[in-house]
Amino acid sequence: MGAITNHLPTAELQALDSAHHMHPFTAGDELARKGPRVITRAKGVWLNDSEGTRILDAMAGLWCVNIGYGRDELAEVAARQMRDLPYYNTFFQTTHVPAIALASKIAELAPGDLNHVFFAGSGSEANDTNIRLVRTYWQMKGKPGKSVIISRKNAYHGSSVGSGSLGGMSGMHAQGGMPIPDIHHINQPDWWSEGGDMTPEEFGLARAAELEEAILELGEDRIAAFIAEPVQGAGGVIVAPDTYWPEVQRICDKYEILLIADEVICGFGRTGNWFGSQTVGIRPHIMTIAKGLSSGYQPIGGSVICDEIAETIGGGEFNHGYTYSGHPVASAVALENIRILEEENVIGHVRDVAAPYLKEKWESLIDHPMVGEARIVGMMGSIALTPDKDKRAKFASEPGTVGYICRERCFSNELIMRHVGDRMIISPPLVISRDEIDILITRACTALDEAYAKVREDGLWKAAP
Ligand code: PXG
Repeated sequence: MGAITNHLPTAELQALDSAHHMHPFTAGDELARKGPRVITRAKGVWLNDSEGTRILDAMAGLWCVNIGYGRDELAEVAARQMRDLPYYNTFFQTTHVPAIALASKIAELAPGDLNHVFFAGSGSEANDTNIRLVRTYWQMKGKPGKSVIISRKNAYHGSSVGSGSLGGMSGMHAQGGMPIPDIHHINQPDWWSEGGDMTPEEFGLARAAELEEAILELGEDRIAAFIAEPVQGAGGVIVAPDTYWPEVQRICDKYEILLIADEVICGFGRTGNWFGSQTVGIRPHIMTIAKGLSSGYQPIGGSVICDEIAETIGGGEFNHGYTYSGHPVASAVALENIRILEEENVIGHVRDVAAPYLKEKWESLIDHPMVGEARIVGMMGSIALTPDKDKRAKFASEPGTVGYICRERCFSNELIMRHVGDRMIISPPLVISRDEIDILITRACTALDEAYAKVREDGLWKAAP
């Protein structure tokens, strides 16, 4: 076979892809029929495909390319590190400078006494670590009965057997023998879809109360931890009402439940602070990190752990670890990414420029006939599509039908905006400029108009009873 490069015709690349490459969360038949878009290079917020089209990536890849694409500094650091020390492990009483430096830097940035990092290769791996970590912690504290982890429906915590069990995605639980034992799911704080006649404030308290009810029902002496994303990402950018998090924190404190904040999406500036926990005002014992840690330039994740847990676990041996825990190249690249975030004041840009401007524009989408709710926190936003705003109605069609039409219209207008069911979501690189935000919004409006026309034309403009 000849070399497979960007220079091959798109159709040939697509045929090879279809023959040999299985894609995550994708119906293979449908993809083979349509042919995937082949992405060839990227710079800033812009992707290029094999047809030469320039696409605005309003998802930052998969919520991860926080500093934008194409930063040479990261490539230089990776090359240098590969020459110096491409690999060594951190098992069996060895370490190396990139892992030391990155762990120290994360400890400096993380709030409170979250001073210890256990590295992983991804968010899924890090959450698997967390499952074993909190259960082992309680064992070492002489309370082995505390093994249940409470999570939320429609949460996303990863795709491995452990992290997928923590997640609350029913489609995932239906395949491959999940969830594992001792994971309990409560309802999510999605007021727009599930709040009924309650005010958002009442609903926030009601959904937080479910945590207390679960603790009491299962028994305080059985609960190890509660895990949650400060803002649910893959579930559709679900922003909890203001009353929710203070009540969750009170409940965790009262019953001595460890709080795990899954910061895989929210961390490293996405919500306008270094961590989403700071934005929603919680004090986690553990934070899961990945994605924005390296802006996706290298696969790396980790658990950031408070003094008490680290000291307890450190008192014995934690029989856990990954070949690539603290990988030197990934660590060096993550460190360089953090240097850029700090020295270029990227979070300041989010807070003072990009987020306020995007918020103003994003919230104006509420004027569109199909948009029922427009929410945004920092640089993650969602709009709920509805055939009846006043009733917050769902469409009569299969959930996701209208969202998919809208996503297709975004795609054909050279905008990557995702759908989750009938919600549209964005999470652009944090470095996006005001002009680029204008382009994002213009393309989103065109896509919404075209999707609205098609929905009406196809007879889908109907509310579910
Ligand atoms: N926690 C959260 C909050 C995530 O969003 C993970 C853990 C798992 O990370 P890894 O690195 O193992 O993928 C994630 C990942 C989507 C989408 O479609 C979201 C994620 C991954 C893939 C797709 O929105 N989030």
